[in-house]
Order: sequence, then structure tokens, then C-alpha cells
Amino acid sequence: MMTEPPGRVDMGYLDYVDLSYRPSESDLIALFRVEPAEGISMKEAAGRVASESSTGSWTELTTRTEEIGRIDARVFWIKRPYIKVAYPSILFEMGNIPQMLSCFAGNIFGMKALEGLRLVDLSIPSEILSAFPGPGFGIEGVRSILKVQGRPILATVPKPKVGLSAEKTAELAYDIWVGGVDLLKDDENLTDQRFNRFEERLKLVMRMREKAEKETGERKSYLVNVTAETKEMLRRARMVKDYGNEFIMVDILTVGWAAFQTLREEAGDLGLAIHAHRAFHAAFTRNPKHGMSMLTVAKLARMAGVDHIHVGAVFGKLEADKREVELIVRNLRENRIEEGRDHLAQSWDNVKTVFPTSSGGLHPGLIPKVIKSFGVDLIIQVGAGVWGHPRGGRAGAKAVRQAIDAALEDIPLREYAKDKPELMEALKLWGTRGHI
Ligand code: CAP
Ligand code: MG
Repeated sequence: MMTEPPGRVDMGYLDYVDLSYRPSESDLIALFRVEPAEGISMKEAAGRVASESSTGSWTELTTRTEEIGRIDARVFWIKRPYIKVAYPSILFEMGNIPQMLSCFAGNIFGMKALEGLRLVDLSIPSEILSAFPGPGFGIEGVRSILKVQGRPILATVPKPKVGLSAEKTAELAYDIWVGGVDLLKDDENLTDQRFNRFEERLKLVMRMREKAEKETGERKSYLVNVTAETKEMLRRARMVKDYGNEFIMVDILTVGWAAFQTLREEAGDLGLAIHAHRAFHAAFTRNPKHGMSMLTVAKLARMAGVDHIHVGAVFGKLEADKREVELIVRNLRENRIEEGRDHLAQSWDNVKTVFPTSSGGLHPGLIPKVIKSFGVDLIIQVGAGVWGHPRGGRAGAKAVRQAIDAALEDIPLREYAKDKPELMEALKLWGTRGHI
């Protein structure tokens, strides 16, 4: 006969389900969509999620004690296919996003007992939020760098996305700045390649910025892609500062959260604002039955301290659910979100706001829809919709600015375009619909 070790407490999956539990203020709440595998009940599947993401494993453990039971995650709500799990904050190392993800977004995605699992939303308690820096500038800070109020900020990325030389990039920068764009942006896969060296590009673009600012009397800046191995990324961020620019850009998901956290600290020391590109997100956000939502990514990004983040353009070339984009935008711009049927409540305390960036397949004909849907506290990022203009980038930039003005004045595009040849030509070419 086996003897039980002293203090041992048996714990099955169903013990992780306690529908009478009321989460405490310091619990982190996760909303999951769960699809149990054949033969597994919803309750057991839910229990398995809480178990594997906190203290449990596939069998009962001789080493488990009552003390350890205090840090169990608990399923406290089930409404098929959704469940809510409360994680005591002691489960988490403060200020460590990789560790947090390894709990509620780790092994559980691979469990054979689940057909599908999606992390839909997180409600992050103040105790955890306060361990992170949040954005250094936020919407207000970025607006005051650029001295632009009351309208969306306009950015453009030279196309082709890779292949242009540093000299050509600088030349194009001048064109679009003079055409009315506020921010030049690097593309997500342009970093320091042989055909376009990072420092060379930065130096030449900065020179052009001086010229463009003098000629237009407007502030112009550059979202410089520093994405690289972590130490190299920090070196590049310092270089951006040395050349006198205000922003860096980073592909937050391909560099990883740890690298991003390190970069955020460096940017804080240097006084640089951060533009976050989300390349790679669709690998795990796109399947509605599995993976993790973009809403979750955006909330972690606000907590970790991005100043801008791509949220999807809805009307453009890339997949984005309008309802989810609206929720993301609210979570980036507001300080308190009440719980709703498909999302959790969130208090942002004094964490600064983040500029949502709408991008991907945009062109002048879509601008009024974007502004109508997401408002003016927005960065509108247009690539091919500038560089595909029949009369080149400068005319393309003008056409987008004209479309923004038309939307703000609430004048239909075709009417506004009557005495604006740039906008008229863009509308002739692309119309007012999205292109995939
Ligand atoms: C837009 C873009 C962005 C996408 C990313 C591109 O260019 O620069 O990377 O918007 O998607 O290369 O596709 P276009 P999202 O304007 O030429 O489409 O913003 O959804 O993260
Ligand atoms: Mg791009």
C-alpha cells in the first residue's frame, strides 16, 4: 500500500473550477474561447486550462501542498464556448511579460484535450500594470513633438518595401514631406541590408528633413526601424538619438517581448518615442478558434510602453475584424473600459494612451471611412496608396492629405476633388473601395 507524503493535497482538473469564486482586485482575469476535444466535457476542459497555466499537470502530484493551492488559477465563469479564469497576481513575476505569457499563453495551446483554445482578452490589475513603464509619450506627447492637433497624423512607407537605396529613400522622404506627410516610416523588413545601410539612410534622411522642415514650416519626423538582435537594436536606437530624430520603430512581435522591454528602457533614457509594427501577429491572431487575439497583444503593448501600434485598417488589404479593431482602439485611447459581452473590463490607471495606426492597403478613397470609424486620434499610414499615384509620391502624398481635409470638413471626396487634381487622379485610379 502506498503512503501519502505529509501535507499532500489531491487535485483533479475539476478542482480548478469554482463557479462561486469572486475574483479579487489583484487577480488577473483571462477570457478564453475553449473547444474541448471529443469526449472531454466543457468543465473538464476549462479546469485543464486553469491547471496547466498555473500549478497543475496531467496527474496528481505528491508534492502539492495546501500552501501551493493559494496560487491556483480558478475558472469562475463558464458560458460555452467562453470561460473566465482568475490568476492570483502572485503567480507572476512583476515586470516580466515573457513569464506572464508562459502562464496564460503557454503550454495550454498545445493540449490534446482541447480542439481549440483562444485567449480573447485579459483584464490586467493595477498591481501588475504599475510594474511596467507604459508609453513614454502617448497621444498627447506625440502630438506635441509633431505640433499637429485636431487631425490624424499622416505617415507613409516608401515602396517597394525593400530594394531602394539609402539615397533614394532620402529623396522620396523629401517628396512626401513636402507633399504634406508628417512621418516617414521604414518598412518592417527594411533594417540594415547591403543595398540600404541603416546609418547611411538615417544620415541622409535627417539631412532631407532639415530641408523639408525649412520649406514647409511644419515638423517632420522619421519612424526608423531599429529591429535587430537586442544589443544591436539598442546601438541603433542611440544612433537615432545622436542624429537628432524623435522616433524609433520596432517589429515588437518578431523581436520578442523581452527584447522590446529592454528597448523601451533604452528609449526612456534617450527620450525617444516608439512606433510598434505588429508583423507576425496574424500567425496566431487570425484563427478565431485558436491562438491569441490582437486585442490582447495591444493591451500588453500599451502596458509595456509603445507610443503607436498598428491595429488594422479594416477597409484595406489585410484581415481585421471591425468590432475588434474598435475595441483595440478604445483600449489604446481610453482610461477605463467597462465589461461587455465579448470583452473584459480594464482600468488603465495613469498609463499613457497609445496612437492606433491604421495601415495596410489604404488609399485616398478609403480615408473618410477610416476617419469616420476610428476618429482623428489616429495615425494613418499609406504606402502603395501614395507610391502608386500616377504622378508619383509627392502627388500621392498631397492626395492623401486632401482626402483627410475632405473627411474633416465632411465634404464628399469627389466634390472636394473638383479643384484638386491629385485627389481626382487617385480617385480615378482606385475609386473609393478597398483592394485586396
Ligand atoms: C502597409 C504596410 C504595413 C501593413 C501592416 C505594408 O503598406 O507598410 O506593413 O499595413 O499591416 O507593407 O503592407 P501599404 P498592419 O499601404 O502599401 O499596404 O498595419 O495591419 O499591421
Ligand atoms: Mg509594411
